[in-house]
Amino acid sequence: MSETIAAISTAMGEAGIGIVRMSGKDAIKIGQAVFKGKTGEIENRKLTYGHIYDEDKIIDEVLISFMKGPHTYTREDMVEIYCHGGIVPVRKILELLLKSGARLAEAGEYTKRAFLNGRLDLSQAEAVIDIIKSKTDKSYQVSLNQLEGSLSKKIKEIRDVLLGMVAHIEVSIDFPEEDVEVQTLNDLENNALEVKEKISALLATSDRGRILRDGLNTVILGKPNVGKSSLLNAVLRENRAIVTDIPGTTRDIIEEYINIDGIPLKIIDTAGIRETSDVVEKMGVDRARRTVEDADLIIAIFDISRELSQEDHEILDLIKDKKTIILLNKTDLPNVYDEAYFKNYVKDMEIITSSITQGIGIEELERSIRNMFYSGSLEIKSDIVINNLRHKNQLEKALKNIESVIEDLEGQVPLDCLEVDLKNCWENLGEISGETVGEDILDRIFSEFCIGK
Ligand SMILES: Nc1nc2c(ncn2[C@@H]2O[C@H](COP(=O)(O)OP(=O)(O)OP(=O)(O)O)[C@@H](O)[C@H]2O)c(=O)[nH]1
Ligand SMILES: [Mg+2]
Repeated sequence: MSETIAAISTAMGEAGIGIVRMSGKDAIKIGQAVFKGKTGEIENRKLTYGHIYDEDKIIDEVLISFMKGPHTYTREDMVEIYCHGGIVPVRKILELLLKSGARLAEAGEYTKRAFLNGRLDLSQAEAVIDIIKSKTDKSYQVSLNQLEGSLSKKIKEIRDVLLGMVAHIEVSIDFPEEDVEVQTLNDLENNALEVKEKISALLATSDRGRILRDGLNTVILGKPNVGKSSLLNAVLRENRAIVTDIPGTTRDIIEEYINIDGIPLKIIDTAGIRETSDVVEKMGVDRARRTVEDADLIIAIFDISRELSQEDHEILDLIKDKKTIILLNKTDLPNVYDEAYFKNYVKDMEIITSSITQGIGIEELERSIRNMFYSGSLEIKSDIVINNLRHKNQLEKALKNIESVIEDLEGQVPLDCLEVDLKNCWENLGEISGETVGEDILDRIFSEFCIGK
């Protein structure tokens, strides 16, 4: 933390503006050494026009801002240089800063410093990366709420109750002669139930949170040539995947994100399921089979113009216990069976007939996805949604702790025995906000960031 760090904060590529920034105790000194303004005067937190120089050589024409800590992102002194976008200017300026005494920032190091300097708690820091990575308006909204501290506040409320309980227990251990036992037990039990309820309520949002964050994992499955890639292209409304009449065209997994009426979908086109001796295709088919495990929804396509084959039966087997929508495709060709016949093979699955090439059935499919998952339940009702696996794990641990407290209270276990579980509960929740978190966890979290954030 004593070193001054520098990094390019905008994406690498051609752009109007690129931003290079520095943070640390020498940031302003280094900035002043490489910058020459028109007037020579530099004001705190004001944009100043001028040039970046490497000794006598102009590197770029820029705007620069010098910001004295602690009212900065990292709470340290910071300098931001707004130069021409494009790979070369930003890189040249970064190199100059490194030559002048800064070192290259690690991934997420600015945000890590903001956390370590107490400007953000850990869940807020994690929200920063989620905002950057969010793919839909809704996941963005959830992360923004988290950055504003909605989750931190909730966690703090629960931890305060736990702390009160520990204090309560310690008082009654210190003054055992006082006749408060019954009241104490009642209070503790009420508190424990309240904590349990609050943790459970947070956990209940986590599935929705994952879907908001990553999209509903939707796998298109079927034997070769049934029209899987055609469907992907149709819902994306672009020619993303190669479509040919040659079976085995798609050999790898293709992932895309779409939004159906606000439902974020990660839609996955797969290689057609079949036995094959082609090494590459075989790997693709294995991947296709594996995608089924993590799917939230499967769209299984069958070709209504061809008799069901052994491959179709394997697919029916794969989707047996999965949430699936069946598409009987190619209705424009002579049909060899109908919907009623197909019903014999699937129980309780929605069946849609389609002709993807003629655009028939796509809207019905989208409507049925919406009905399956929307029906009010996907709407964000609370502003807090657990969309982070780490938070979910911590909440689950905390829930176990409080459940065992409740059990002990009911079993009349001596009060001091509750303290361990209460403290664990408190610490497990504290790991969410980062109050009780180890260096290894921090490293893991911030390594997911991009450099420059
Ligand atoms: N007649 C007709 N042909 C279709 C329909 N849907 C797709 N096809 C055609 O079927 C052929 C295969 O389509 P793809 O989308 O490549 O099929 P796939 O399931 O992705 O095939 P693989 O990648 O080999 O597993 C192409 O020639 C498509 O034009 C349809 O509704 N009717
Ligand atoms: Mg394909």
